[in-house]
Amino acid sequence: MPSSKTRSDGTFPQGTAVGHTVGHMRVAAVIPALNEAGAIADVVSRVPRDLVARIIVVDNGSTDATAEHASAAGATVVRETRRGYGWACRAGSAEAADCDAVVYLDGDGSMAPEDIASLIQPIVDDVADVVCGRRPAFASLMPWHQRAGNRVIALLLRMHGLRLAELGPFRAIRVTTLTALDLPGSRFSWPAQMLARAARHGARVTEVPVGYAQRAAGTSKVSGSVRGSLHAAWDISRVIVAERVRP
Ligand SMILES: Nc1nc2c(ncn2[C@@H]2O[C@H](COP(=O)(O)OP(=O)(O)OP(=O)(O)O)[C@@H](O)[C@H]2O)c(=O)[nH]1
Ligand SMILES: [Mg+2]
Repeated sequence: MPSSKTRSDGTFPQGTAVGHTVGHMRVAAVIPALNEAGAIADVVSRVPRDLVARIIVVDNGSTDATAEHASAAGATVVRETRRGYGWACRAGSAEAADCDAVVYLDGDGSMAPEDIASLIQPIVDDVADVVCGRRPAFASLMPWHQRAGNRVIALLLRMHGLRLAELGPFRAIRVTTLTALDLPGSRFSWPAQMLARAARHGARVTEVPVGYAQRAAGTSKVSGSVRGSLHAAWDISRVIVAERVRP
């Protein structure tokens, strides 16, 4: 029987697939962070340590004390010189190669690290390989352009047979699946490319509800402005289409 109990050493008793024995799951939390000194310590310290063996904050050349605060709160800090959310995710994922599953969450305090439990559960139970956090019925907290962009991207992902409510930034993936996808670095398109390739590889993709709040501190780098949203949505849409026509 699948179990949701965790162990004190940060491993998760893995769900039993038919004909397989029960193993142990090490989970890493990867947090891309660019100038998030006002929020990062709280995010890191709220990550449930009984579920998560490694907390990896990827700093992309912050000019504030993000790295110092993350490290003081107990995270491993990785530095990536190529600027962009996707490059940061890629660097954090490489650092998490010794784990069995990776959860990505933002460093701005807009996500509840406590939700990692429900995000990882379908992987532990071996009913999914990729799990997307679905924010509450389209978070009225998001500006209209962010909501619109997200909706368009969700519709485009149908090209890959995926029916998701949105492309949220809170996600979990099995490391064997992630390795098979061989994702390149990018500015914004990492999550969409992950989903498109996962669908193509026949990975099991599911959604679970997660909470959402306004960023706790600092300034938006992506969808806080119409320009940022448009840029991200364009980049992401191009990649979704390119993945569809790729031989
Ligand atoms: N390492 C790294 N992290 C980034 C980069 N751009 C954004 N981030 C981080 O990625 C996460 C998402 O960026 P946000 O600025 O919160 O974007 P958003 O969620 O669309 O905007 P908000 O509404 O302000 O929350 C945050 O943790 C950022 O610090 C980057 O170039 N490098
Ligand atoms: Mg944010």
